[in-house]
Amino acid sequence: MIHENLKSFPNDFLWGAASAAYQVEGAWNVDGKEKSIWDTFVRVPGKTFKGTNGDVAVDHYHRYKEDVQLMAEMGMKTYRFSVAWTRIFPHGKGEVNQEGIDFYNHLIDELRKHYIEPILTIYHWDLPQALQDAYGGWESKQIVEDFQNYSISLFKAFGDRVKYWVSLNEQNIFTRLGYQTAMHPPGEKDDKLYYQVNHHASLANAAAIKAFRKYVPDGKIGPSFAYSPAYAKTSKPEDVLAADNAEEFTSHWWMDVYAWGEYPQVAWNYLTRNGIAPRIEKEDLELLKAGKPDFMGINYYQTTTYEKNPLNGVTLDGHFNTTGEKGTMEDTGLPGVYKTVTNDNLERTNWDWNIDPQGLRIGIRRVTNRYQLPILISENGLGEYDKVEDDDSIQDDYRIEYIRTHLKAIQEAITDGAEMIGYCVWSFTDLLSWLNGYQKRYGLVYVNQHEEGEHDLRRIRKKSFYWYKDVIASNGENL
Ligand code: BGP
Repeated sequence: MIHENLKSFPNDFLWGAASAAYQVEGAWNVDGKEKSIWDTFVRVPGKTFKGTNGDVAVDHYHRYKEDVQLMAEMGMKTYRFSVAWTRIFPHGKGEVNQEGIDFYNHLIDELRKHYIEPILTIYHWDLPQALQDAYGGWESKQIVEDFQNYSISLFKAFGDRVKYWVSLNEQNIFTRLGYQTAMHPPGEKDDKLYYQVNHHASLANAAAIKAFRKYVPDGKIGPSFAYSPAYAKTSKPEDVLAADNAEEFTSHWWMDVYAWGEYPQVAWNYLTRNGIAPRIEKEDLELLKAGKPDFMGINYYQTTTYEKNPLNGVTLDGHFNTTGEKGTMEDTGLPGVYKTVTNDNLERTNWDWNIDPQGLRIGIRRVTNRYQLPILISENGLGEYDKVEDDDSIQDDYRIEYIRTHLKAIQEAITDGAEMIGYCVWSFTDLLSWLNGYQKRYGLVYVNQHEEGEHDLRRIRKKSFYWYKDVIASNGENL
């Protein structure tokens, strides 16, 4: 529907930005920190763009005060960051490393000093290598206990000052890329294992949430899910069915489990008939039901459009654009289930990601209707090339336009009746884009860090920094 007037953003709306430990911190081997699976993976030739890694990243570990100062200047209400498990437990479990706790204590205190609400992500993909070596990490049910213990350590250390928590970041992405396409660590391609790993991760998520109730009774916790709402290419029933399949296999498979502790039936039956359904024990379902979130965190970047895929059709092996050469992304699919297809109605970025603000409104409405949970947009942003002009400015009008239109879509969804907690731009500073190096930039603050050569890591406010500052100051009136 077209609203004549839009509702205002709530007064306590959390205007913010986000990051993740591996992508910003650097200091990969200092103060007791040991290797995560990403520290290992980036050293395998050919895995990341031009061999980039997060050894230094944007050195947030040493420059966090300067970064928080910039957040305060922008008037940010919240900052979402993740904790590196290997700083707290260098080997995944055992003795707590006090230096790791100290770093996050300092960061949290610095944020609170400036009235910036911390949103702490427990897990943003950097599993301790020691756990991968010991029992295959997410491949073993042992991870549930270890993840719960790690989470409890964080609740005890930070729960007095951190009230918003994200359990797992994008379970659907780290498992798919880790176990179906081999683009992320541990680089496996095994469908049966993929579903088993997911089951363990869902159990770990529920176990952490269950414990959270005891340790941080006045806090709120939820997962961050990478939601890409499915569109049908045409009104042909077979394409509509393909989109329906996609929604179930790429979204409900996780969100139903988070919200209800139940797997969706169509996908479950398909996996059973194909011999790849996860092994589930009776007490698992009880645990899943006992770990319900307070909100659904949604990371939204784009919608995906689908059409019918024949039984001998495309697989998930299609080329993924990590170079920024527009037009190099290939379609992917599950034979007999769905196939992705270019949506000619949408503009794309240089990395071939669709730009679709209305898709965000559609996604928020779908999640609201299905789960009746408040929503935190825990990530949304534009990865693009940025250019530093001779006068040291960055005129990123394209990023402003991207964020502006997506915020408008949120306001439309609020007017539709959705309950929205806040919005985190991905990202605050430029950072390492996992597979795409440093040239794919997301920040409101530019960081002089590149693929090659020495760089001074200095921070420069982009045009979008000043624009977002004004949006926050007006509580979204000046969009
Ligand atoms: C999400 C991740 C982020 C971030 C973002 C942008 O999936 O949670 O960590 O990287 O996507 O993706 P990319 O860096 O691949 O462009």
